[in-house]
Amino acid sequence: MWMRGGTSKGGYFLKTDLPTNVAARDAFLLRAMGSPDPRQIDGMGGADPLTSKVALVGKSERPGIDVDYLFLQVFVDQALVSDAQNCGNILAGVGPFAIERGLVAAQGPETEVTIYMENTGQTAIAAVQTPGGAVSYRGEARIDGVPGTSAPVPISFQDTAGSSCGALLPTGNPCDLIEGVEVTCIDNGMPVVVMRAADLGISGYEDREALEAMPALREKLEAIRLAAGPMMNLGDVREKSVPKMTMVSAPAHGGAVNTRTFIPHRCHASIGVLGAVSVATACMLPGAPGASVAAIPDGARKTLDVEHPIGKMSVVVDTDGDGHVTNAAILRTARKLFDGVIHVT
Ligand code: NQM
Repeated sequence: MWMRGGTSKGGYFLKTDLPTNVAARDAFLLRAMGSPDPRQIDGMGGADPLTSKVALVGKSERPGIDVDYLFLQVFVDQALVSDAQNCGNILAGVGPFAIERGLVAAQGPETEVTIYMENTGQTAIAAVQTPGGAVSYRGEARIDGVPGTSAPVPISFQDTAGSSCGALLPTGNPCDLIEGVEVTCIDNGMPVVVMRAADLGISGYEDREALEAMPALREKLEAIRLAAGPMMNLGDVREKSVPKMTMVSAPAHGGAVNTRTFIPHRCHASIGVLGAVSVATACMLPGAPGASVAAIPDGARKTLDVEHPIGKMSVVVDTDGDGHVTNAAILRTARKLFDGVIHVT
């Protein structure tokens, strides 16, 4: 099934329909997407990392879990398929897909689907609209980066700290100096390096195209990223799509912080879901570069509007007495686009 999940798009497969051998599975997915090719002309991919994504979904045997979800990033112009990152946008389609495929039975007008995210070993709970026992994609929920409105798919996360790096702050510090730039190396669901935009010589309010047309900026970001990889327990990240690189500046539209994110070589059209959770968390750390530009609301439960090139992502966080994030929630939507047979001959 081809679906939009949040601001991403990709193929959703039943695990049982794909080869269990990883090399055979990846060869199939590269062929299905048309990679490697910057235009992905001979496949289903949309020539952008945000539309070259795959979800593998299966019934879970874990107690209290409905389905297992493995996210795979199919690189556009390289013959690489990576499970080294999670994706909270594609996650938004997993609940609807699981119900459509009969892995989970609809229960009343709204069905909660508990999803084990295999990439990081963590759990998310998605609420899917199921009036009359069938998934409904229609509704009034609006997310920036998607035209029109759709049925809401609220998703909540717990215990996302250290999802891939083993600790919220894998270097042990809220602020490190890499290549002469103050950074926060953080993982609250997605490994991200957070830096002040001004320290990279940009305002932080440029659009995606303008930033992608700055070779010196891209080189600097990659140098920082390659140095950050081992510091974040991610090893050599030359062929990995993590850590993400987020440059922050003061909010321009009443939000908590403004962002521009490289994922890692293309600039994100907006920002990833778990990426936004990690960035919001970084901006709440005393002494972190993000904290010096962010406007953080008061209260134990806070809504942090993370501004990005085409709007904002609202992250609702619960914090404990020490200000640590204990729970995060975001609103996404999803849409079934196509259900059929893919030919890879
Ligand atoms: O951070 C893109 C996206 C993502 C990841 C990326 C995501 C997340 O927007 O949870 O959703 O950072 O490569 O789909």
